[in-house]
Amino acid sequence: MAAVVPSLELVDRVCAGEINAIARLLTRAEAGSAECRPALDEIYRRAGRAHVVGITGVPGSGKSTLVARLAREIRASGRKVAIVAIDPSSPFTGGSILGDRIRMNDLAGDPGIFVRSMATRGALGGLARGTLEAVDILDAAGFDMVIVETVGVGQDEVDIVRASHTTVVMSAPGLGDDIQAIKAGVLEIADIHVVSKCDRPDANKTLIDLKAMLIMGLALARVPGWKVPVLATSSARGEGVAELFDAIVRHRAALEAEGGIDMRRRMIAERRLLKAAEGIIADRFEQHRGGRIADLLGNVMGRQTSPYAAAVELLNEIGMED
Ligand SMILES: Nc1nc2c(ncn2[C@@H]2O[C@H](COP(=O)(O)OP(=O)(O)O)[C@@H](O)[C@H]2O)c(=O)[nH]1
Ligand SMILES: [Mg+2]
Repeated sequence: MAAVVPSLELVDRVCAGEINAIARLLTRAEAGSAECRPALDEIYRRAGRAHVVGITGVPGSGKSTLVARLAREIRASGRKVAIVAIDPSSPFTGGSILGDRIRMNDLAGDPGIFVRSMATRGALGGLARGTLEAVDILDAAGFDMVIVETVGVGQDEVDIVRASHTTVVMSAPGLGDDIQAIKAGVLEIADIHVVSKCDRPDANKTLIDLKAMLIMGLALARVPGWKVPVLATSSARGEGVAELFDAIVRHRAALEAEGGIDMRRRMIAERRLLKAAEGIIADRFEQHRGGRIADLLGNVMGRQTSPYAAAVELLNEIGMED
């Protein structure tokens, strides 16, 4: 068997856009291996050029199908595009979408498109490990746009979507009476709203309901100079896809024009810092489960120490390790 290439040695090859190296580093990032940490640190320093688009909506709302369409539109503009899909209900790999009419496989063979499905922890999704690092890898690899598809069902998914420059929230007809984004609490994080499956007769009601919600003030202007659009798309008919791409480009331009891009970058940096810290704490918590944590647990159970005080103690002890 060939010797395993150290992750650090993959970095230059990733940055040169070598597909094989990209795939390998993605796998290691997803596995959360400590060995690839320095490589990911270096990747992060070299990334930062890509425009990251998060697209969220409940399972079955038509995200994957639309993303496949959108990817082609992006390619047609001459940009390179990568897709990270974290939707357990309809993985890109292997499956066919919309019967056989749109297959992600159609996109295969074009080095300007890269698709990656990420495994999730729970049945409902759950944060795929290494998602944000995956975005860094694809960014550093020279993809102009990175699209992250995720089911908007939990805080983890919302966090992923919030780590993007442009957030697209998808609502679909035929999945119950309500606008699903409201339940998921993601209505207000949208930069662009999409109502999918507009070839269906009941799509109009979804459009009207969503617009009514937005008029009620649920959509706060997050970006100066940007009015959150509500777009109707049909992947089945190929309608609204060009408009969606155009809206993403215009949103980027609005971010640049009003200085919003720095605010967005700051917000993303803040979230990632917090998420990374949470991850480190969670990992160390596991490491010390049998030792220090067992002692502290005893004290908390016996009510000698409050959970808060015990946590402060714990952080003081394990927080400085490396
Ligand atoms: N009628 C119609 N069905 C669609 C459209 N887009 C997707 N679908 C169907 O909706 C289902 C879920 O699509 P998918 O893209 O996997 O949704 P995801 O779970 O949000 O990624 C599939 O059966 C698709 O064929 C559309 O534009 N019109
Ligand atoms: Mg999907």
